[in-house]
Amino acid sequence: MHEDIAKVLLDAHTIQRRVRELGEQLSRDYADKNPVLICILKGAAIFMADLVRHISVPVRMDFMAISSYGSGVRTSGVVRILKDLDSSIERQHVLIVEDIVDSGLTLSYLLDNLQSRQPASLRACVLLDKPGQRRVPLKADYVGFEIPDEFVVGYGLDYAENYRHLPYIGVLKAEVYENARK
Ligand code: PRP
Ligand code: 7HP
Repeated sequence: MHEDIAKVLLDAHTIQRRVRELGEQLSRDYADKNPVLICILKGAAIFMADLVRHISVPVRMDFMAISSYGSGVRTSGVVRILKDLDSSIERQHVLIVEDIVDSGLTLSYLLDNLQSRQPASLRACVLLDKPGQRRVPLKADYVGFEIPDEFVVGYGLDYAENYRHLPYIGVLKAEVYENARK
């Protein structure tokens, strides 16, 4: 285990098993819909890569980059689009693929923004749901795991751009971000 991790919350095997289940469910729900999956960079990149390989119906992929956390552990509350979609989603079945819903501000912004582009349908699939910190009421259509109110990293999730490569999801030691503030 990495020395900055206090404990492993979800090990690699548990994550892979759940991602497979989500892929199987999406394959049933989106049969004949040819959906476009929108990966929200950077956090969801690893989840998206694993998820699509468990989907057995045709899908397309597009990418959006959003930022609200800067390099900290608290949302700035201001959501910015850093990279927009390459293609129009008008009349398309759209599935947002996100790593985590925490305050809910990012997903709420995305749902409003993408809904205004008039997709045929719009849903969200998130790996992690941390309901304890919600600032806007929100429930994703597909959720991998509900997690407690702790700052987690790994499997795409970062703190100050580090730890995304870890194959598991772990709780970051508080001293790591407390030291960074000194
Ligand atoms: C993280 C995460 C979600 C968002 C969730 O993104 O990937 O997009 O925060 O938090 P919220 O529910 O409180 O809005 P971040 O801005 O850190 O960008 P990243 O994906 O590039 O790490
Ligand atoms: C964003 C985010 N990034 C990494 N770990 C968490 O626990 C997070 N919550 N919101």
